[in-house]
Amino acid sequence: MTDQEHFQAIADAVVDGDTDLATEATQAALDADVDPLQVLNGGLMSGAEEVGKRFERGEYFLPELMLAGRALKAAMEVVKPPLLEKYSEGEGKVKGKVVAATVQTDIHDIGKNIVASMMTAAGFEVTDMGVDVPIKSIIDKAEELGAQIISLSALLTTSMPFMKDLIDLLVARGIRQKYVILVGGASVTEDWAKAIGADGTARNAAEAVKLARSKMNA
Ligand code: B12
Repeated sequence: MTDQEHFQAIADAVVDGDTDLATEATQAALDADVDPLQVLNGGLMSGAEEVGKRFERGEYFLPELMLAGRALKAAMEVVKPPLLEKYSEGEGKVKGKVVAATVQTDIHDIGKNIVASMMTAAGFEVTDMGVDVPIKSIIDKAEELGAQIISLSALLTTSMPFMKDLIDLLVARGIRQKYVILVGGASVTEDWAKAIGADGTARNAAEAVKLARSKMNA
């Protein structure tokens, strides 16, 4: 099987919402030595994208979205250990404190979880606040912990404005310069990140880690 065929098998299983097949296809790709990051990007995320497209076209409804979410989560557990191993820095100095959250009104957590796990593996001390987190609570937690990075996820276009609200609130409180604000999620773009005054965005978890490291010069 070529790498491409592995990706297709994984994506198809996600699109079909078949948890068993998604985990099996993911494991098969890893067993065949396909790079775990490629498995995430080329297989799982492209499957997620296709599910999203079908949902937008009215071919899929909430139950299909939920099944795909379940398959994605299960397959993510399979790809996570080799992914973390590959990107892990081992022992070493903590590179910085990160507060991660999916912003209020949004309950998507698969992307946030993998970003948080990979940042942890790369040597950051990550406090994951979960999903649907009010922006004020995120700021309070960052202040309490003395964090340097705030990592925000949002997948809904209707939840993305809360990222801007958080930055505006930091500015109003005179503490914007204390934090590196990273934003991400399927609908977040470079232009959006710039427009709201964030410090950066990235398309996937490995890029997110690279970005966090570069911002901390670590
Ligand atoms: C699975 C899924 C669900 C599951 C989520 C399960 C879960 N536990 O997360 C369930 C069924 C719950 C769900 C619900 C809904 N969903 Co939904 N969902 C999806 C789907 C198919 C996949 C999301 C996913 O997990 N992707 C895989 C992960 C790994 O990717 P990711 O999150 O993008 O994360 C990666 C990068 O973005 C990046 N990243 C993530 N966070 C961060 C943070 C930083 C700082 C950085 C730098 C990078 C970064 O790295 C990650 C890893 O590489 C997407 C389609 C899509 N295109 O993504 C729709 C999608 C996000 N959902 C959508 C919608 C509309 C909904 C609902 C409103 C449906 C409804 N009518 O109820 C609800 C909303 C509920 C709510 N209040 O949040 C729309 C949003 C449209 C829009 N533009 O707003 C999408 C885009 C589908 C579509 N095309 O229409 N959904």
